[in-house]
Amino acid sequence: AGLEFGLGAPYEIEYHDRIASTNERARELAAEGADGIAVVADEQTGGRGRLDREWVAPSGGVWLSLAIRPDVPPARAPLFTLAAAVATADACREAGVDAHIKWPNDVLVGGLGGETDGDADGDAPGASGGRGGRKVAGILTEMEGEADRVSWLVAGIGVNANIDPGALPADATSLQEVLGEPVDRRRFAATLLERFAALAGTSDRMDRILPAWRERASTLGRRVRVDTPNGPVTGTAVDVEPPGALVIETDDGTRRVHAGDCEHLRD
Ligand code: BT5
Repeated sequence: AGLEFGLGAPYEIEYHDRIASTNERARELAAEGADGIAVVADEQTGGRGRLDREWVAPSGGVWLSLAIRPDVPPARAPLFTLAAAVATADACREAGVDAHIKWPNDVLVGGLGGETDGDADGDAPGASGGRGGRKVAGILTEMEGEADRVSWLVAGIGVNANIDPGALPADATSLQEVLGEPVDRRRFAATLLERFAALAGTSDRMDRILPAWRERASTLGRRVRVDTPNGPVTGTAVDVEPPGALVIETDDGTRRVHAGDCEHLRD
């Protein structure tokens, strides 16, 4: 069944009340050749984060996975993750929630930029009352590439829209909790997809992604610790470089990290 967006979103929508994972469904569609279909669900029973972590996805969310076949080399694929984060942050802002991006893919609200509370008081990172921001959305990009071209890419975006915070991890929040009332999820999803298309719909527009990401990021200029597959890197995050590497000034010189979990530290 299709959803009537009516707001000019440029993608076809496949809607499910409940599904295991919109990313899995979008991967199937993409592998069959789909280009420009967004799989959207109210509830996921097997939502996934990065590194096979669990993504809590009860009824009331915007669980959305966009299947595309962009004509770009695989090395540029990380830009789509950044574009999805920008589009999500913009849709949050349009809904009245002041969201910012923590490298590479978390959308947070509140706090002074999502610092982990370093006190040994047992609070979850960013728990309410602490200084940290709380996660309202996350992004999981998956792709299959040939040597010179992406064959398909799925941008999976999970937004805690109209969800009771009691159903979420302690360091998470929902748009409804922040606003005190539910958001219009169709409008939210349409705005998100329009913004994504504006940034990443054609390869000649993709130069706009990094500047837009920099404007919305709370990571730059902060002290961070990134747990990379090769161990932790601690220092000051100074920039993001194509196609999405975080540049960190450490005591031992400049390091570029391409993947990992980033923590904002107290200055
Ligand atoms: C992410 O992973 O943030 C990517 C999440 C992508 C979810 C979307 S929903 C649509 C599509 N279909 C899917 O199956 N997935 C995508 P990561 O950075 O690894 O963060 C995962 C961690 O966030 C978990 O280990 C929990 O600690 C926490 N978490 C789980 N559910 C959450 C939620 N609803 N809100 C905030 N944090 C959550």
